[in-house]
Amino acid sequence: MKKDTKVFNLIRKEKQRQMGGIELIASENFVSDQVLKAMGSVMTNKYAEGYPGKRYYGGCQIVDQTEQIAIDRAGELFQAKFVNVQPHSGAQANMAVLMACLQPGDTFMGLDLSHGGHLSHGSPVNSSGILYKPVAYEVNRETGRVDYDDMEKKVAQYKPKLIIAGASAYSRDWDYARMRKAADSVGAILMADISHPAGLIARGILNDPLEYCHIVTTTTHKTLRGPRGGMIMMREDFPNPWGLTTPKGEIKMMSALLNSAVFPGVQGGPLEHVIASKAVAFGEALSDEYFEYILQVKKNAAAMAKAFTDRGYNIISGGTDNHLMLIDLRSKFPEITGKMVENTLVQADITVNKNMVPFDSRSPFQTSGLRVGTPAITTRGLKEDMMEPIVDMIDDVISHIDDTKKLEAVKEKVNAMMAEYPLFAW
Ligand code: DSN
Repeated sequence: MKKDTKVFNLIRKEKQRQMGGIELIASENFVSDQVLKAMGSVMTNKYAEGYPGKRYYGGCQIVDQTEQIAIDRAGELFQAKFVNVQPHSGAQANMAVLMACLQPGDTFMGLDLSHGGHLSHGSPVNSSGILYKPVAYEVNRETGRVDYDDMEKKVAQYKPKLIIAGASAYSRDWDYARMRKAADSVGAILMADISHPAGLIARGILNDPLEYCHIVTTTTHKTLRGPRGGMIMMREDFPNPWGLTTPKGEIKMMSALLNSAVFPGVQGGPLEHVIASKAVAFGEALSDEYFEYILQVKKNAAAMAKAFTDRGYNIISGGTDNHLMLIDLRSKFPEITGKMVENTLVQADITVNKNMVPFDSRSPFQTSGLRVGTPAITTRGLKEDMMEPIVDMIDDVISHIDDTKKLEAVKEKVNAMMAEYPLFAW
């Protein structure tokens, strides 16, 4: 077969882009060689609808083993007795949980998207908002932290069947115990989507959602530093609270409902190459090196938040407990939008994403905020002492947003700095 130079040239260019720049998108990371290799392996050739030991295809004896290793390692990492590693993404993991727990038209609650929530937690353009009735809780305008009083009032008022804890742009830890109390008061299922802080949770740096939440979903590619994908977990299985029974009249356990919701509910054949890669990544996440890494992610985020604050930027909630922060640009540059900053920084090889801030006066296409995170640069090997120079460069670009000479100079500095940090540094 003739080599597809068109596509492979682009892959080479993307690698150069990743190597030369400062990656601050909070949901991105750089995988190890072995995680990458497992993903690009012959496992992609195999169809394996079903679950280990119960497949609809022959020849699954090897992928059964890799999938079981992924399940066992995830179980060890999060002390979960039930794990489903098949969701193709976090959004699909969430979709499957909603399908297992709700009927179309049922009410559930999630954090408002513009307050840090996620599309799949009830946005009107996502299946979660189209098929079900979402009610959003918010963050407090003064503190920037989840307004648990507001959440409790809404739980009592709307009596949701399911409540989602978790966010994609929220820098604080969660009070899962308080949320469980609220859920219990109306007999709701409590689910946590830990896609962002999963790695910090796995290694005990943040509160443990599995202690209080019935069901936990996550992506595997953010702080966990695995391949792109999703996962569903429970610390303990339990009978479904709605009394659904099997044809034999036995009560259905939640694990069975969740497995059926993933396959055949929302997915067909699992991506066994990605599952093998997840197994490798979970093995890495159990290591001492990963513990050092994830501690450093948090230290770097704290140092970065301080550097932004010292330069007059307003961090929503005043700081960070995890790997990311949300910056309200209006405190320093009322006229500059998140979109302008994202587009300008990318020309200096610094990648961030524009983000709504709570109670934003601008649209999601413009935004007043920026979300930045430290998982990727920490994998490159950067430590706290490099956070100030990075923030200085960002501040320099924003302060001279129309100055192309300044941009060029910063880009040179960025490329020189990152040449010192190999892509697979860890
Ligand atoms: N998970 C989102 C992010 O945080 O970037 C995208 O869906």
